[in-house]
Amino acid sequence: MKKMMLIGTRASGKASFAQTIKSEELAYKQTQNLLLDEKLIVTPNDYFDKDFFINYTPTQSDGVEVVALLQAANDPDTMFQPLLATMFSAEVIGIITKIDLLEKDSKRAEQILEFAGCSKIFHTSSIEKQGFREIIDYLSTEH
Ligand SMILES: Nc1nc2c(ncn2[C@@H]2O[C@H](COP(=O)(O)OP(=O)(O)OP(=O)(O)O)[C@@H](O)[C@H]2O)c(=O)[nH]1
Ligand SMILES: [Mg+2]
Repeated sequence: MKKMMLIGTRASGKASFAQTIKSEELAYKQTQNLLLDEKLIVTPNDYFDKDFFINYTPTQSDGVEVVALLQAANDPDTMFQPLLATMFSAEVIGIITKIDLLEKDSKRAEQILEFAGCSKIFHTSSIEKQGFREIIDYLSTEH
């Protein structure tokens, strides 16, 4: 299981995502070990002053292999600037949260995460427990 760090603005769904992916992992893998307990870092919002992305190099200090940018499907704003992914030596993926809140497609969030340079984009809902199996599979696969 790859070690993943979650980054997302206030109320983007970080805590809900972390809680849900751990319980989905438990159900899916049918194991007693919550591997993601040790492998998931939820970044506190306090880190996000203007220098965060310049000063913090998580992949070197913490062994983070995947940086996940969380963007809520219904949030028209973003904290992620274009090409942000180039600042990390880890793989950078995009996770759209709260897809249950959208009746139409989540084009805006997809565009934000594409511009940020995410190599892959996942669609999730913690309320409806959608999209987690794909992420667990992704984190479990060496590539
Ligand atoms: N509809 C819907 N609401 C969600 C989903 N995930 C989280 N929420 C709601 O969004 C709000 C924020 O969720 P959190 O998981 O606390 O988000 P967070 O990023 O940890 O928030 P902060 O720590 O305050 O930055 C809560 O009211 C959640 O119930 C989701 O998949 N669907
Ligand atoms: Mg939180």
